[in-house]
Amino acid sequence: MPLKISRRGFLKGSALTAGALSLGTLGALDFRTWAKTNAAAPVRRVPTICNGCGNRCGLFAYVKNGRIWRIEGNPEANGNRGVLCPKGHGYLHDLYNPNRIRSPLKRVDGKFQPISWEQAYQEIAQKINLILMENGPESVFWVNYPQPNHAYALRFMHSLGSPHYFTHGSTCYTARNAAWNHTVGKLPSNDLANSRYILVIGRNPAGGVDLGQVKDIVRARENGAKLIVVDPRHSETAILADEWLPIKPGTDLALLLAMINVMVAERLYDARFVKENTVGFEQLEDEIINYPPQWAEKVCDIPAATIVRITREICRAKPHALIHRGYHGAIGAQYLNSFQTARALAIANALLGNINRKGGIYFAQSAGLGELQPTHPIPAGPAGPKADGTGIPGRYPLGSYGDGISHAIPELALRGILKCGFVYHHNPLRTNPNPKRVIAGYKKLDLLVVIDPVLSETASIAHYVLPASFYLETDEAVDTKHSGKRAQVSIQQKAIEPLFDSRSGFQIICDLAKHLGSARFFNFTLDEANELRLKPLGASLKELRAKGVLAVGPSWKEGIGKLETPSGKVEIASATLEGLGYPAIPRWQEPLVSPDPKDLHAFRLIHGKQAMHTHAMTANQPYLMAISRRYDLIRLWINRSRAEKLSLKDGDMVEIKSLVGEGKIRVKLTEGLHPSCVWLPSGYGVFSKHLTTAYDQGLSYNDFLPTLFDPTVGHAMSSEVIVQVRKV
Ligand SMILES: Nc1nc2c(c(=O)[nH]1)N[C@H]1C(S)=C(S)[C@@H](COP(=O)(O)OP(=O)(O)OC[C@H]3O[C@@H](n4cnc5c(=O)[nH]c(N)nc54)[C@H](O)[C@@H]3O)O[C@H]1N2
Ligand SMILES: Nc1nc2c(c(=O)[nH]1)N[C@H]1C(S)=C(S)[C@@H](COP(=O)(O)OP(=O)(O)OC[C@H]3O[C@@H](n4cnc5c(=O)[nH]c(N)nc54)[C@H](O)[C@@H]3O)O[C@H]1N2
Ligand code: SF4
Ligand SMILES: [Mo]
Repeated sequence: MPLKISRRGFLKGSALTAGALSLGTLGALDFRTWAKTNAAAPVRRVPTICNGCGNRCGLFAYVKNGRIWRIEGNPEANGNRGVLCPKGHGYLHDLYNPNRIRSPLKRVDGKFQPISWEQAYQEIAQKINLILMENGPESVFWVNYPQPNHAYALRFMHSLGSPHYFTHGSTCYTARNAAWNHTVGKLPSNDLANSRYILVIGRNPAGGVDLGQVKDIVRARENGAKLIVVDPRHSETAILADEWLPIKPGTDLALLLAMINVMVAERLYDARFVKENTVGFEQLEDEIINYPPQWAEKVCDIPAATIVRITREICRAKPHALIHRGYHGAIGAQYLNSFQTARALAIANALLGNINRKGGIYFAQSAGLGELQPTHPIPAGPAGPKADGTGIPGRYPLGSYGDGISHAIPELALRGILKCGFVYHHNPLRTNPNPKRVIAGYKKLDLLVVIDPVLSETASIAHYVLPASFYLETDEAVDTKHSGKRAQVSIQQKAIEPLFDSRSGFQIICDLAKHLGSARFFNFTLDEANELRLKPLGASLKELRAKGVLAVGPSWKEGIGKLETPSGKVEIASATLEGLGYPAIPRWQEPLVSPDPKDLHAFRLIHGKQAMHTHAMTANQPYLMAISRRYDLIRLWINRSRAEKLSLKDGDMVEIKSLVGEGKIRVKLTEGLHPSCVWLPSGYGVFSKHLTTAYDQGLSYNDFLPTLFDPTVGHAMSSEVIVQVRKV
């Protein structure tokens, strides 16, 4: 299926609004009639987990006569504490979405035919056996959204002898994680609620929703904390802030280096903490003189006086002050310098003396889940490294071996190294950069099996599609997502019976393994596996099922102790990085590309989440799409002064072009965006014709991105693209 990047007219698109909102399309009329006739029926409450995004908030599903009646947030769950976001409320209705797959499908002559589970498993197993024979186990891969089943997916790959288990990390967070790992030994959390001064750089918890964080920020603000947001765009979190600092995208490293420069020059840092708990401060002192605020101002567009002032302010509030540990926006997988930026961010926090301190950056308590072995044998690990080069000196030495570099899969397929893949809860054709190349790579596979509740773009080109049951129909593995000041375990469990012939992810993994001769590694039921997971925590499955989440283990305590770094301390200078040929101390590094300031049409293309959509996954939800249309949110943001130079008015249609893609979209003129960039909401651009609500609405930043791998961790550098914007 060729990717159609030019889109239908948007004025025409918005005329569809009334139709899309009509009750008939949403099935709401049916629900009302049903609600009336069932008003007196008894209500059953089932605690479970929301699957509207990776936050996996705790919720209660209320069921009447076998139908979902309503949901509400579980007040005990750390991550959301009683509330749910619009995506959560909207996505639940996809349970009844007519686009759901109703049985296993096989693609024959370009068309899908329903088949039985047994036929699907047998045919898949037979094909894999041939591929294993001809190409060896390394030619088989599994890629998924990281979720509680991943341990079983990994076990499945290892049972076949393949190292090729991947997550979506290289398009999301790998630069951030690597930097924190190499500075403090692991990824920490933010103690926002107790902070007196919160600096958020390239993170937007009110839009890239994290409900617990938003609650904590609001609480901190009520207690007098100051909130500063650094973002090229006036984000949803900037709305809550005391100050918004519109930075030039890709230059946060300059800001952070200058802040560190001021901390050192004015002796504002926590000297005792630095002496007792860090290594390499002297080297930092020597090098940081290169980065005075006057220099940074020219690079990042934040006035030197402002940099000095916020540095003094945050240092006055230390140690109950923090720079948000970050996620995707500036430091996850965006720029050539994202790894160095994340390192500088971690070091600046350490200079505040806030590591594992109240109101600072802290290490969340983690629930150490029990293992399946020795009762259930573990397959021997695979012999070789991953073909993507993660963890290999000279390739991507700081790449996360556990995550792999999933957007390299199409390249490895085109080179004939990967031949057969399972894609689970993941949609690379839409969420990886450069879809033409991704399509070519995934189409090259001899066998592609997609496990999804709907025919996503990726499922649309699969040889076999296995219908995953919807989260409200499914029991799954015990999860630890909600750990905070106390560790928590949570559980997803079925509220209603599956509407169609679908199966849980856990069951599909076990079934596939059994059909491939790995039954001995899957000789347990879900309940047995869950009991074993809970065993060392002293928690009972029965109680967890009744409550949905349980707090386990001791409470968090302040104090740093020995860190999981080579020196056991905060590594301001890192000997490991130096040994690998990277700077021991973060150094200024230009972004990979920059728009030519003399070219009126050239902009950096950046992107971000909107609060009512998850990735490209919820755009097919009619209620959520109705919100997008009602508030005219499917538009490209452009700075008003730049737009006027291109004779653009609010709502005009533009054409965007990059080296790899082009498309048309309407613009939103705003003062709330740095003039060097345009900003595209990241939830649209669905091109699977099977997703009838989402199809052909808006564009995706991936359409314009070349296939890139940053040279340290191998992430996608998804904001390193210059586009030409022209009025049509
Ligand atoms: N609504 C919603 N919430 C979600 C998700 C979702 O899909 N939808 N997904 C979840 C997931 S998987 C993730 S990874 C998180 C992501 O959460 P975030 O990291 O907060 O998400 P983004 O919206 O990608 O980026 C945040 C901000 O970074 C800004 N930004 C872009 N470039 C730069 C830059 O160079 N410098 C600075 N300072 N800022 C920049 C963007 O304008 C944006 O406002 O959200 C989670 N929550
Ligand atoms: N266009 C675009 N690309 C992006 C982003 C974006 O916002 N927009 N964000 C980037 C980031 S931060 C991330 S983390 C990645 C995320 O990207 P992906 O890992 O691809 O995740 P999603 O797009 O959320 O969802 C993938 C698929 O999971 C399916 N699914 C939902 N529930 C279930 C279930 O219970 N079981 C199974 N088997 N399948 C299920 C959905 O139908 C969907 O097809 O994308 C990155 N790339
Ligand atoms: S943030 Fe929203 S969509 Fe994500 S898990 Fe929580 S309620 Fe569901
Ligand atoms: Mo993400």
